Amino acid sequence: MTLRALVFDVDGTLAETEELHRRAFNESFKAFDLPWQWNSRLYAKLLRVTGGKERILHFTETYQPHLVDAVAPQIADIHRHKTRRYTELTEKVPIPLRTGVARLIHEARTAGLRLAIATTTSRPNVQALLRGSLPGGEAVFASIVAGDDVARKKPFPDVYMRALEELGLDAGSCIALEDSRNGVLAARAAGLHVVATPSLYTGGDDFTGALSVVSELGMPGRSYEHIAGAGRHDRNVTLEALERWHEAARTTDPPEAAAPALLNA
Ligand code: XBP
Ligand code: MG
Repeated sequence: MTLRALVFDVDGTLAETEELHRRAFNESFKAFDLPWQWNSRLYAKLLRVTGGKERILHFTETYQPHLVDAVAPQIADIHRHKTRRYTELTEKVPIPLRTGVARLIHEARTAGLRLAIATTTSRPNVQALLRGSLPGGEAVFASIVAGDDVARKKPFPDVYMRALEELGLDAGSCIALEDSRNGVLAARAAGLHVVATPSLYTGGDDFTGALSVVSELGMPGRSYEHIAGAGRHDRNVTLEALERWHEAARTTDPPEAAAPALLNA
């Protein structure tokens, strides 16, 4: 067996969290007397910028340029408020994990694989989600790397490289699970093969570079819809399927060789 760890993204991959992020952003704008409400159409565009603080700055520069000087110094405070609101909301009504996530985590743990998280979101958000939604919570993961732990957020590979470092493993022995183009680019640039499960806001993303693209991880009795790459003849993303896909890809397409070209694409 060549696969030794699974590295999960959080938002959109573990759970459909973005609507709660959007609500927390909007409530924070209100609290800071900013007459902004991000609707889902606009948020889909803004999500191309990873990281909440970066997203607020990008929005201000693009849509409210006359307010940049007034808003820029407040972004850290607005975002702190947003994180507090998001964690409160998550704790009040836990967000369910996406179909098959708990199953795959259980399979991996039973087989002795290690688990990690490589995310752009803030650490308190990850902690709140795991506390409410995953039996065992944070303790299930050998490494959790969040957006502010590294210099550059996705699509740069930094969170993945840090997770590999903390796991003490090389990219070729891990597989990443992602839901967005930025996530696929980040994992590939770090040398990992990636399985993508598009989410609420990322169905239209370009997943070029992913080993497999499927609608969800699936459960016994509930097959995923195969979208591209490996897994055409499988029904669920099981550990056995991941090992098979990973092994086939390792021999035909060593991930390290593909990485730099993809990030520059
Ligand atoms: C997705 C993101 C995050 C969240 C907001 O992260 O881009 O920025 O939308 O989180 P991932 P913060 O898919 O990598 O988990 O406001 O805490 O930055
Ligand atoms: Mg994501």
